[in-house]
Amino acid sequence: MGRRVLFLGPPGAGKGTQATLLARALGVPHISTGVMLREAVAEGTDLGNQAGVLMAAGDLVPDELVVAMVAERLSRSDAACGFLLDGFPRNIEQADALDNSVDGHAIEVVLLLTVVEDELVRRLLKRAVEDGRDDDNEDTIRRRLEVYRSETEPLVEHYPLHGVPIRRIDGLGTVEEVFARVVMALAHE
Ligand code: B4P
Repeated sequence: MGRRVLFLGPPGAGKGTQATLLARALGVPHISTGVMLREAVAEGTDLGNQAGVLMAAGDLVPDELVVAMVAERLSRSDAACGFLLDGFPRNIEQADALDNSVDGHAIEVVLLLTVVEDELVRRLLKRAVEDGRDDDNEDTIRRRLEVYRSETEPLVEHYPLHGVPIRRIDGLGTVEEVFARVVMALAHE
């Protein structure tokens, strides 16, 4: 079973939710660039100050900042036997940077969560009420979906072309139903 796993999918597809469950089940660290960047913003670090404005607008944070952050995280000992990446790579440049980084960090399998757009917007607006995240308002959500289509979706073709299998998982249904599909998809790896 693959232990270097990448979760791909549009904002609101449930990547963070499923990645948390799967990382626990596999016993590997869950590495979410969204979570790491929000922590940097909350702590007021230089990185956080640069990232915060872009995130609030729904735009991507510059590649060099995110790549350096992930490279440092992957170099820690707990990532030596596997990891679950959530939200990174988010474009082809980041994927190339990961491929060219320290040995042993090549992705073994990509899990693509698919959810129709109306449901994505519904989930994120619900989270806006529950969690008050800065980037969960309707304008920013539309912008994040646009950025996903133009920057991130090309990775769906990129990985199979580079010999990395991609498994499509229907992200509609309860968290438990979706997780059962995730486990099934990985069982074949
Ligand atoms: P992320 O934190 O990655 O945010 P996201 O794409 O919106 O996904 P998230 O994981 O939060 O949501 P999920 O689908 O799990 O990124 C935020 C910002 O950080 C980006 O816009 C960008 O600015 C920056 N950034 C991050 N990584 C970057 C990178 N590599 N390069 C450059 N910039 C980067 O869940 C959404 C909601 O759905 C949740 O409320 C959840 O509870 C709910 N949900 C989950 N499963 C459900 C289900 N089955 N049914 C109903 N609801 C469900």
